[in-house]
Amino acid sequence: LAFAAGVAPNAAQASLVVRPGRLGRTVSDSLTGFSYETQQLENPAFFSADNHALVRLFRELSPRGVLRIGGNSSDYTVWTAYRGEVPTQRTHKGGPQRPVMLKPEALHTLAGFLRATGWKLVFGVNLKIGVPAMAVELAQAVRQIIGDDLIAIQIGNEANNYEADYNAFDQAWTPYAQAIRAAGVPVAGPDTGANTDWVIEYAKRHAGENVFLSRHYYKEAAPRGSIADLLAGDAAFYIEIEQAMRAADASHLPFRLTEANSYYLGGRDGVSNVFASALWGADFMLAMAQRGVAGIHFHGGTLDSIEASLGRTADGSTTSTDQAARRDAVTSRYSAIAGDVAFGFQPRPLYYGMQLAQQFAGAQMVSADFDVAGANLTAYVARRERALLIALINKDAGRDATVSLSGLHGGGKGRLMRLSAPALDSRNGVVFENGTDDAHAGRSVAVDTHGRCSVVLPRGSAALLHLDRFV
Ligand code: BDP
Repeated sequence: LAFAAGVAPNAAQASLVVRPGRLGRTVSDSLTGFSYETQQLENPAFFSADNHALVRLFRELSPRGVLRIGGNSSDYTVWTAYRGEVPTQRTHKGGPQRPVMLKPEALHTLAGFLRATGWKLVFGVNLKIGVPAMAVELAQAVRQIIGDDLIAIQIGNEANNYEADYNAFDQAWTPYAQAIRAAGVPVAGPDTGANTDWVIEYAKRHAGENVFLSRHYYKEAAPRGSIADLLAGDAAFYIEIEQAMRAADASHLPFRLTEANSYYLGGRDGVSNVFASALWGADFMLAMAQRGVAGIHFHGGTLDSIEASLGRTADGSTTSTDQAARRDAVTSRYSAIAGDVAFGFQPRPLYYGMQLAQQFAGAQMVSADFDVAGANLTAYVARRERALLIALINKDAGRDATVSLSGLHGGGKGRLMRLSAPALDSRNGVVFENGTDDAHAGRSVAVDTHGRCSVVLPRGSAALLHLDRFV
């Protein structure tokens, strides 16, 4: 690693001036989220209190996360307890190869999973196939079985892909929403794929009867994408988010990215599933949190569930007898957690990036002036009671950085926890030093009497500085 070998001669001399008096947004407690296909529920053992490995990975990530169930497959799901007519479904193109069969048992095990993890639920019902009566029955069953762990029902997944415009969506959506709310079940939306104007229009028309506003985010479609492209960020999207947040603030509603990840169509191999995705994920979550987004739900799950949602067949076959390689092979490329019930589960690089960002949950953002000296660096500062948190992310593939921090009066001693891996394209060997044992506890950092300290940040790595007695 570069920091072991010394700082490279072209290192960026960056400086971060913290402005403790200038407070920003309070970061939501439920910043961390996941999104899975409804098809994932076809195996009731997946989201189950008995699936200890997955329960642990969720809990260790966040004590108050939110799981969103939806995706393309939610629009093709048949609720098996529904006795009415379901139209013959057009399959293969733009949807699963067969309708998803959702059984009551899967909701019961899901309820146990949520209790075991402390996570809450956002659940999507059909709009595309146009069976409101089934959507209402399913929404009622979810509410009854999940209870207060249900935050809201969403109606239709990315309706911008199949409704002509916002008005057409609104017309199709309104009878569903009225019936679901009349049954006493909370509703959120519009869960659009990419239309911020839909979010703004929806807020105008439905704010009073909604729990939160939502849309999705992906940078682009796979197989496009590269490590350089991902780490370049997405300035245009940040501006859109500010527009969505103005609508959310005006209507006093939280705004959530109910589905997000690097590259849609299943993710980009060698980008979505390597260490670069951890740096991207941490930076993306914190950039969103700083702008007031209440939750980011990273989409993922098993390969068959994602491929089926795209109308494709999964080839998760592997000849490897290595358990870790098998878990990887059965999982979609962008998923933060790899594995399934048969092979067990393990974190992917993105998981560690989410862990870093999750440290900010519940804290209040603080302003800072960051001179990045021409390198691809980002920084986020927040305070929680007397503690100050500083995330430093070096997304530059070519330059190490030395960051001189100031404005840390009263900072005293702190702990520096690094997020690193052998290289940006590493699939394994990712470490986030947030543990308590000596080998994983990071190192201590001293702030001088002028409120200054300095952190060396190797190319392609991040660090979290935690000062616990900041006044
Ligand atoms: C989103 C869909 C989801 C897909 C994902 C993808 O909601 O069901 O799995 O794209 O293309 O638009 O990877």
